[in-house]
Amino acid sequence: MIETSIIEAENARRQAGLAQDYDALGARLARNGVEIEALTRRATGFGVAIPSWGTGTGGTRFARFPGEGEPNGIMDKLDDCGVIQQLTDATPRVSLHIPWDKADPADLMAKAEELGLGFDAMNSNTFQNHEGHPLSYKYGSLSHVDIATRQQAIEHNIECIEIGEKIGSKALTVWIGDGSNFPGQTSLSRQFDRYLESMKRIYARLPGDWRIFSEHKIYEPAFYSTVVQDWGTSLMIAQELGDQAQCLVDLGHHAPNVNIEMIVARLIRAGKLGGFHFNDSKYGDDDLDSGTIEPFRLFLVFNELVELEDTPGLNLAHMIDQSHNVTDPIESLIVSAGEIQRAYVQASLVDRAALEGYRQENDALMAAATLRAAFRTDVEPILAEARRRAGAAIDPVATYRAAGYRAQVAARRPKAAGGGGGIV
Ligand code: LRH
Ligand code: MN
Ligand code: MN
Repeated sequence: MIETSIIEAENARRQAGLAQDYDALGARLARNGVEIEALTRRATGFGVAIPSWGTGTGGTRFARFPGEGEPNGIMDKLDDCGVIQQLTDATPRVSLHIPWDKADPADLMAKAEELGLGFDAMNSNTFQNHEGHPLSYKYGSLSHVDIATRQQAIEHNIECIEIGEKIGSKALTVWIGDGSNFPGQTSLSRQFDRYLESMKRIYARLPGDWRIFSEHKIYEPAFYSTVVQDWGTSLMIAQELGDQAQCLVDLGHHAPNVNIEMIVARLIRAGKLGGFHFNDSKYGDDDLDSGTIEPFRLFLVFNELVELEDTPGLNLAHMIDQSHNVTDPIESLIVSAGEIQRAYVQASLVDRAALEGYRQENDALMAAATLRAAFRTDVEPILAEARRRAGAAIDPVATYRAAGYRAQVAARRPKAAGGGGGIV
């Protein structure tokens, strides 16, 4: 963790300026009947989970260029997550990926407790082979033609639940790479039947207070067809499995130009929106940092979430899922958590009564202007003040750099190997 005195010293340098900005924004918002303290409370209550795998430098299938002081194993990753939470107060939980993060659950719990972290959804992995598992997922996992391979994948998912139960997780996210690369390679319908049958077996093992999330993705690694390719299939899965099954929306998993905020609204309407993997994208599943390419779209997603936040039973698991190739992953995750929180706060200051009035009048121009007014409001003072009050950093990236955390861990963590492709 970073020494508290460093955070305090960094905050002391910025506190007077922040107070001025916060008061000025408060006065501006008050003129429109918005109470700044209510927004600051919302910012304080907001949390998004860090993906354990996001703390290491990502990579593509061409190469991976690891940075200094890369985490080696889950304990290092948790240390990095602890720092992100310490500086942002916006990332209280970590989402684990098995087998990448396999460790003694008691050790995971002890480490998380030491760092003040909790665990969010578990992620299973049957998109690559596991050491010690005899059967290959080359031709699929939960939808494989071979029953023994399906069984191995089912057991892996059950193991993820068992680990999760011991560390306080309450959800399992299932994303599979199953599909096909050639027309005719597989039966599109029977492959889906096999998948559903496998998921039903996993669902049967789900503890009563858990949820299972199906995560759809249009393509990759299968390039002709994918078993769980879009939200329609994901909704079918969640509806067929039962009440504890919901859909997870990864922002990078759609065809270009798809209206994701509309998918969000539909899934909430069906009682089937479970959570998110936040990231941004330009071309496909790029896993770019949240809010860097299409911040307005992120805002529009949150606009739906805020508009529908009183929907009975709505309980969203907010998680980040990004791959950091050219930045220090800790810095990317700090900034991303802030961008996601920013979209939430901006969406919270939409004048909903005015918006509804414009809708009733069919005044499209003013309805759009109402959204833009919120999106254009610089809410940084609210985010910074929420952090300051929590003992986190007014400027988390500057404070992180001033603390020299990366250099310190680089001195004690063995250098990671470069070269080779891979997503983590
Ligand atoms: C698949 C995905 C899924 C995996 C993660 C590593 O593209 O989004 O969530 O678990 O990446
Ligand atoms: Mn994802
Ligand atoms: Mn993805």
